[in-house]
Amino acid sequence: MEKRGPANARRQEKISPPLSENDMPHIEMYCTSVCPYCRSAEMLLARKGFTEIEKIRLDLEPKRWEELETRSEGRRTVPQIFIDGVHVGGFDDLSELNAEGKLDPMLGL
Ligand SMILES: N[C@@H](CCC(=O)N[C@@H](CS)C(=O)NCC(=O)O)C(=O)O
Repeated sequence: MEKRGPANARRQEKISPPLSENDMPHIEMYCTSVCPYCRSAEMLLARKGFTEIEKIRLDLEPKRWEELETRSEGRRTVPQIFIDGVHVGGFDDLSELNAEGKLDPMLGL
């Protein structure tokens, strides 16, 4: 028979439900079609389990360079990555955050 009461409740708390779509961070990446650094950033994020990335293709929507410059304080290279609206920077910045152990918390890992 299943035990009821606080001890059982505590055990149940330890079981984490799978992340729902709403718990997933919103990752945006300003990129262009031919961009090795964009590809590297995508691969790093994929290794962490994140393949749902909103890609803003600046080669297809050049008007959005202005938006990017405003959001990134003037950056002019791609990729530029945002996690839940927070500007992370380019691939180098993403890798550095990862090496410092600061990327996982931003991704909710
Ligand atoms: N350090 C940057 C380098 C990014 C970079 O050089 N990206 C290229 C495309 S793959 C670019 O934007 N080149 C245009 C330029 O340098 O003006 C990063 O890691 O993101």
